[in-house]
Amino acid sequence: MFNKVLIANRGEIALRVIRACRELGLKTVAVYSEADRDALHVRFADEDVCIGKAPANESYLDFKRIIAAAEVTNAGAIHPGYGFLAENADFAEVCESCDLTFIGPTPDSIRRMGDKAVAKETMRAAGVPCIPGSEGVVRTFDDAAEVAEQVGYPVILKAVAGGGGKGMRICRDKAELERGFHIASTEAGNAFSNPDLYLEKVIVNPHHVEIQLLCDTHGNRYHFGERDCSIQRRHQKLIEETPSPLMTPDLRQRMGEAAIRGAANVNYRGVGTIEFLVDTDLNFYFMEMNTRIQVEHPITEEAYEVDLIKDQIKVAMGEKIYYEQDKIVPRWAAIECRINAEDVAKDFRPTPGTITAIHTPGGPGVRIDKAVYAGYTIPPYYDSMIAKLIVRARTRADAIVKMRHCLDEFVIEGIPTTIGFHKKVFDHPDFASGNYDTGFLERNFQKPKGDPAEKKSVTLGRNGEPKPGEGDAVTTPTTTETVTEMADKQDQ
Ligand code: MV4
Repeated sequence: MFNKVLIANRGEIALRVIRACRELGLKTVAVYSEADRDALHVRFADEDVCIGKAPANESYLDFKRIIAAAEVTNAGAIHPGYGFLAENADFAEVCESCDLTFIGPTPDSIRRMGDKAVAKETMRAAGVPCIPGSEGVVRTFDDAAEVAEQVGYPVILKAVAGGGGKGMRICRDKAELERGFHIASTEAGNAFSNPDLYLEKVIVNPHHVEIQLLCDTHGNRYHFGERDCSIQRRHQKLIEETPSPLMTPDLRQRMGEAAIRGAANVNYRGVGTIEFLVDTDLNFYFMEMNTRIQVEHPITEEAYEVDLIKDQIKVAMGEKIYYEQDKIVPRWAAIECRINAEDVAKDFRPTPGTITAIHTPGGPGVRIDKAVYAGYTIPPYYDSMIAKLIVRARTRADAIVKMRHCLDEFVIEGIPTTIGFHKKVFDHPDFASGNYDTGFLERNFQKPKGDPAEKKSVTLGRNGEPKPGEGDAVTTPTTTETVTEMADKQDQ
């Protein structure tokens, strides 16, 4: 068993994990890059080790340096947070072989869920509803065309090594599929060193609804309801809420039970999330599984009055986790705004720099997870999320009112942030009414697209990233199109 945890991460999640360790009586080790000497996680931890240069490849992503830091400090476990190495099966395996507890699922679970076609077939075998499409990989255009004929156009090609919206391509008819197949597989090969694709029918105007899971190593498995993450911009979540405005107790139970079936089938352990698309008729379909703690976990913690990180660590310590599923019910409506250091007017370009002053909102039901402070200089090497503002109230309407006032009270000087953008979203009647889907931001907040060159791309998201990831290095997505909009145009 371990009594010291190395946190292989930075920023707010590193602080969040350090706090959980404290409460569990565990010692903590921070690792940091040369760009993070003044970071709070370094000051908060019991011990700290500089593991290399600013670029993540030379620090937070370098197995050898992190393992060495664990060995010199005699840490017994590694918490990966989100992003970076959190879903790297090889890293989890190396930890195990070095007698370090990886605080997460088994390497086998991570690997299976990392291949999106394998993940989908695994879920289908477990009886989890999946989007109609190919069984596993489509090897040739002819295979793809046959499946497309069966499920009906429009269809979407996805890279098995992609995820999070990277390397997707919509095809509205057979001609588009022929061209799309070759382009998508070439792009996937270049971006992920794996050209394999799978094919699905397009779900139009879906909600992104994900189920939070917690499984111990004694066969206990629980779900903590849903998070609606439909407010996204270029596959970056901006606002998350629970309960989802579309949810009913019956649908929550069916989705929760499906998610648990999927987790049980792979003997999953720890915290995890199953992402579903929910269509306009409230049918739900498996999309991906995230084998990590997620950025947006606090809304579940606030609504359900639980501590997911402490539970995650307890699972890694081999403890039994006792809940009664029937009593895991949302007691609050909770909403999170991700506050990013970005210039909304300049296409959300990251704006690293020095925070000269900061005032955070407060009062009952207000939680802020952050690792920045007045005088802190945001380094340009990592992601641009600098704070999460989470509120809870007894009703969704009250939570929206509270969030709106918190956004007014939140002052960050020295750098542009997305706070002002959040205010506009909260002022939108369709957000207030809960009448939104994954196309909401593009429909209401995207400048009309004028550049015809821009219109040529039908790839969702950016190719070429090492790993889909929250907390990863800065990403620059390439298009602003929703699947809905993409399906409306096919003239490249
Ligand atoms: C889809 C889809 C519609 N139909 N698959 C985007 C991220 C990646 N995880 C999968 N994504 C989608 N897959 C089918 N068959 C629509 C999306 C999608 C989306 C999903 C969740 C949240 C925001 C989104 C924005 C655009 C497209």
